Amino acid sequence: MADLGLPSWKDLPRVEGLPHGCAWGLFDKDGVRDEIGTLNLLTPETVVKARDEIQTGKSVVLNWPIDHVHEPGFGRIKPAINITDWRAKGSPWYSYDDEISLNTQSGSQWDGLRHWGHSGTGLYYNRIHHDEVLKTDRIGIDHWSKRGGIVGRGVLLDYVAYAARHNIQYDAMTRHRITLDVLKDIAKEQNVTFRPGDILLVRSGWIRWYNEHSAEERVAKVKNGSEYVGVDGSEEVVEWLWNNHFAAVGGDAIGFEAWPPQLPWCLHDYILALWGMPLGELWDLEALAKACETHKRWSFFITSSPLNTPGGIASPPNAIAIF
Ligand code: UVW
Repeated sequence: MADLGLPSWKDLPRVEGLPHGCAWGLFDKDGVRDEIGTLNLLTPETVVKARDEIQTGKSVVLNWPIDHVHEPGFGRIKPAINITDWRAKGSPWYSYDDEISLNTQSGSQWDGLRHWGHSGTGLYYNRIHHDEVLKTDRIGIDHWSKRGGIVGRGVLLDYVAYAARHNIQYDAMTRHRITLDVLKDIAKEQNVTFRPGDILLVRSGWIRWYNEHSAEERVAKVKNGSEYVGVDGSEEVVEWLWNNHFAAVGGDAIGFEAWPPQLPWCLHDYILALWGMPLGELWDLEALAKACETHKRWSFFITSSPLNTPGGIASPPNAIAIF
């Protein structure tokens, strides 16, 4: 048994009908089926320990502007912000409202546990079938609010800076894979040692690409594209992610993992469906990377309060890193 009483990858118990590496049942308590997966690793002790990361009081917001991605891919609707002028509508008060229409997958997001089921079986975290998801609020993103949000220690692995240091040329709009050896090498060069319950963020260069390209190029590669940079979907990465006992993982890439995934090592399957681990995508890590460089420290205190949507699928992270 590793830290926090969790089995290591090789000792994970067999779960009927699922591949090796399924964590269902590990967080169930007193006969009650768990709904929040690896967020259980954010214990009060983990949070108290994480406060040591707050040393300068400098904070960085990790949400991208809500209208980004401007022209989403995968058939998702464009974010829309409409402002109502109540004065113009005859109100005696000087007042505006805004109405935001958003596919929570179109920009900075946590994928919640109702977003993705295991590809082979259609089962979501803790054995809820795809066809059952809409008949229940179970494993909804609102459970993250009920447990007090997401608070702990964040760690950034900056692949963009690593690639520049090592003269690695790549195109973020291809299925460029960030392999386990590289992830480990970045951690070593940044002097990062992981702790159970850490929230891992990987900067892949996806958002930097977006910032540096024209509207036409974004439409060609994002709205109409299909291949993207990300963490390598491989057995060794899956094993490493589990054995580090992260509470959540995420990054600036559109799918976190190199896209499209290739079965059987689809990271979405393991992270969301088999482990119940929040998966962050399209987080704006540009200012965070600069702050880490300035502080010469790639760990920080992090808070995130996703939308408290009953039965919700995903949400902007509303995350803040504090140094
Ligand atoms: C992609 O859109 C690439 O992934 P997800 O469905 O997790 O947002």
